[in-house]
Amino acid sequence: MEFPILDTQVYNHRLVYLDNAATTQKPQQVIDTLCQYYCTLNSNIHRGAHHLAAEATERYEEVRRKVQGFINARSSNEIVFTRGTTESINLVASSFGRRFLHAGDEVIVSGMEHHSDIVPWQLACELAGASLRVIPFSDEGVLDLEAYKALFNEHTRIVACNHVSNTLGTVNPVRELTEIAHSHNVPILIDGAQAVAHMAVDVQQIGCDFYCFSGHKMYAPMGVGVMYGREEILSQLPPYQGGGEMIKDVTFERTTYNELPFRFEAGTPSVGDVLGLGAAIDWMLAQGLDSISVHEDDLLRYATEQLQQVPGIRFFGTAPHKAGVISFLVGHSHPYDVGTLLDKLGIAVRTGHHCTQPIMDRYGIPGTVRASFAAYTTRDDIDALVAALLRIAPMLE
Ligand code: C6P
Repeated sequence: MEFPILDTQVYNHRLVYLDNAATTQKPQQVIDTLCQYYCTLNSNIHRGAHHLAAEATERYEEVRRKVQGFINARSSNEIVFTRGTTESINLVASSFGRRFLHAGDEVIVSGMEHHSDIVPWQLACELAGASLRVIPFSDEGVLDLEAYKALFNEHTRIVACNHVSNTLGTVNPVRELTEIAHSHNVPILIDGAQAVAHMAVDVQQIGCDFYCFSGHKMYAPMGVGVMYGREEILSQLPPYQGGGEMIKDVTFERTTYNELPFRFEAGTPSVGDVLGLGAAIDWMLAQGLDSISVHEDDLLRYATEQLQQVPGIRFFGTAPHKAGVISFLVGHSHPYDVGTLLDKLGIAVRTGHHCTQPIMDRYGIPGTVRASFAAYTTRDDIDALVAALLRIAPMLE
């Protein structure tokens, strides 16, 4: 089995794993890469003169070049390894904030951001005396671009917006959002956590200044992520964390910093996980990013159609351009009750606010049930979800 965990039985049912927006499962080749790393290669990188250290360093830097190609960055200096999207955004908000945010400045975020793309900006704003402005969205879950344009003024310093909403599934027009920001000479950060596993991403085509994502949502191990930053802007930012590797020279009087991208990688990184990320990229490229997109679009259409059979179902996020996420409620039942009953039938979905409380406030609901897809999701999985919902529906009234 390419994904060993998918053989798991849950309460004597076949596991139907529909929580891929939270984290994807890992193919055997990613698991093998981790195992091989710890069996044959484990050592610290960029430091030791010995064979293992040199080999691990070479393999680590090879993945940096692989990521560069994967998102079509201009240079591998623009690829910084982090622990995940959250750390990537915190890095940018903190470093950009210290360099460019001042009292009275404004940061634009969308109303459908994950808390990881709201709170780091609030922290940066708090330090600087700046404030957040929010792009509203329609009932369908589409950003209001006219309202977005109207938010810009001479105080706007940066925009932050997701590529795909983890709760509504909306694919946002990131290229257009970038063009509008740049027409005001304002840089933009794109949170790509929910995009990279589902479509080909080209940061040069989007034109964005920063693009952040997590390995674990794209078949790679947990504990590794990427912050892409356009070299021109990245080179102007102060370091995020201090420590080993990010320095050139240290005295008690003064420290000078290393070059890009090492300036932003303080301390020992998670080398094995980075190699696992490389294996995950190989796996995705072997499937073909376009075939993954086409497959998941088909699942999304099929699921949206089939779920209509469930009495009292209400969808949240019905934008014309969506990626593999369906959020819903059944009648007046609490999402947690639906999730718990589904779990007893072997079906893993996520319930709650999905770390997007402002979206829940926008709709006046406590949370949703969310089914989310990956390359290995099948129509059988969707059928199992629909059958289970039909079975539990009478218990929910
Ligand atoms: N969303 C979900 O179930 P981390 O935790 O750093 O890997 O990713 C944070 C994050 C940032 N932006 C978006 C759009 C996200 O969806 C997430 C993670 C998971 O929806 C866990 S809350």
